[in-house]
Amino acid sequence: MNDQPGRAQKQSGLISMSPVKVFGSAPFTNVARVLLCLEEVGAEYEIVDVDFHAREHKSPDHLARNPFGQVPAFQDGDLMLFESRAICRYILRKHRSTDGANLLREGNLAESAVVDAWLDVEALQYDPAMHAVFVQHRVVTALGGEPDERVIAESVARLRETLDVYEARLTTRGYLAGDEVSLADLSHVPYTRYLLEMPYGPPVFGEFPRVTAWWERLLARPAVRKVVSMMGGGSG
Ligand code: GS8
Repeated sequence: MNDQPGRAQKQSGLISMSPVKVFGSAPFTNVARVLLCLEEVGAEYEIVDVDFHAREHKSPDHLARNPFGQVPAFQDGDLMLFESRAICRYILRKHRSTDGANLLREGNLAESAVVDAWLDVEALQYDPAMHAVFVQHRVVTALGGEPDERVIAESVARLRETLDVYEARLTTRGYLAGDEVSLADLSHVPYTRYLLEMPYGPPVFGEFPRVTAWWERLLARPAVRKVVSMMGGGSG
């Protein structure tokens, strides 16, 4: 996390939509998800750091952007939004990915419902299991505590059950919501990037060859590679 409050960094893309603002920094997984969508569509954006050490995320100014005092918050003109997946859908409804991928399957009622379903799986099954592992492995140790190995083992077991479903799903299609990449796949990128750096990640992924190949296909996308590198050391 950058410790310079309010310092804006300008990133250039292809589309000029009077640069939108993303409050929060790239190492936060939920911020990285939004940056990934902005990179996919080639939007121009500014990252405005929120200084957690100074509790800037709980300040009145930030609470006006995100009433839960969290990052990300997102501003496009008069529109202020929070919740990373809602922000992603907004960005992808406004612009198509630069390679033409229809990441929400807009225009197809059934296919877009399938994207929504797998996006919910990511948010409600993958993310909580990953979050618990991340907190124990990175946050508890950073605060000088001992990680709770029982919590880690339970979460890794839940993760394995989820990946088992993904492995079966990927038998007949290249991506979770069909043959083409969608937001449901991209939404997995931030935590998967951290998982694979933790000792638990590579052995678990190694059990699932189709999931591993899916991750490699995602990493082939320039936007994914860019955000994976912007995430740096990691804040969860
Ligand atoms: C979660 C935001 C969140 O947890 C979303 O945007 O998708 N469902 C929301 N943000 C974290 C940092 S990212 O890991 C955060 O701001 N935590 C500080 C806090 O809760 O006080």
